Amino acid sequence: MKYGSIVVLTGAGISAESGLRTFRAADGLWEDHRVEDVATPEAFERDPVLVHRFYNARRRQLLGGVEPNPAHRALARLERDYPGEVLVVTQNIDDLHERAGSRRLIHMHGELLFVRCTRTGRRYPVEGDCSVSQRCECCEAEGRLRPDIVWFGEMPLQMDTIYEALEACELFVAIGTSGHVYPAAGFVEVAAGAGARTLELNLEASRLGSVFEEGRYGPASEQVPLLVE
Ligand code: BV8
Repeated sequence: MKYGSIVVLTGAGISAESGLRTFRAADGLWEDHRVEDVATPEAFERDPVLVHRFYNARRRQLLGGVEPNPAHRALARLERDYPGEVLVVTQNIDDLHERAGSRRLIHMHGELLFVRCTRTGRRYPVEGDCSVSQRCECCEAEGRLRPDIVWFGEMPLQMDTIYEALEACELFVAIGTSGHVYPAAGFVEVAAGAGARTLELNLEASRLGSVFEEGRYGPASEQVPLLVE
C-alpha cells in the first residue's frame, strides 16, 4: 500500500516550551524595537550593530542550554517510523529540529547558527557573537558578514521544493504558528487546493484556524506526541 506524504510546517510555538520566546508573545517586540523593524535588510544597512546585537542575544540564548522538547522529538520519530515521506518545513531559525533527529528539514527563514558573506554568499557556522569588525575568510575583509536569515522583504528559501511537497502531500500539519507571516501562512491553502487533509496544532486557534479542516489545541509538547503515537 502506498503511504501518502506528510508536510509539517512549524513556527515559534513549537520551540516555546524549550524556552525560546515566540514573536507574538512579545507583541513582536525586542528591546522596544518592532521585530519587523530589526529583521529587515534596510535595518541592517542602517544599523548593523543593532541588528547583530539582536541576533547575538538570541544565538547566545540558543547556545546557552536550550534543548529540543517532546514536540521536536515526536516529529523526528514520525519521520523515522512512518513508512511514507515526512518533510518538516520550519519558519524557526533555531536548530532544535536537527538536534531532535529530524533529517528531512527545510529552514525556510534561514538559520541563526550561520552567517554569510554579503559579497560572495559564502556561509559560515557561528558559535558565538558576530560583529561588524569580524572578517570573512573569502574576502579577508571586515563588515561583510550578516546573519544567514531571511528578513522581511526577502525571499524565503527552497520555495520550489516546498510548493512541490505541498502539491503532493496527503496531510498538511501546521504546528505553533500564528499564521501572520507570508508566504508560510498561505501553505494551508496550497495543500488543501491539492486535496490534502489539513490539521492545525496550536495553543489556541490561529488567525487561519477556520481554514484548517481540523484543529487540536494545547501545548505542542502534549499535542504533537499524541498526534504521532
Ligand atoms: C516575502 C527570520 C516577498 C527573522 C522571519 C501583507 C500581506 C502579506 C504579506 C506581507 C504583507 N506585508 C508584508 C508582507 C510580507 C511579509 C509578511 O508576511 N509580513 C507580515 C508581518 C504581514 N513577508 C515577508 O517579507 C517574507 N518575504 O514576502 O518576500 C518577495 C517576493 C519576491 C522576491 C523577494 C521577496 C519573509 C518573511 C520571513 C521573515 N523572517 N524570521 C527572525 O526570526 O528574526 S519571520 C519570523 O516571524 C519567524 O521566523 C516566524 O516565521 C514569524 C513569526 O511567526 P510564528 O512562527 O507563527 O510565531 P508567532 O509568535 O507569530 O506565533 C506563535 C504561535 O505559537 C502562536 O499562534 C501561539 O499561540 C503558538 N504557541 C505559543 N506557545 C505554544 C504555541 N503553540 C503550541 N504550543 C505552545 N507551547
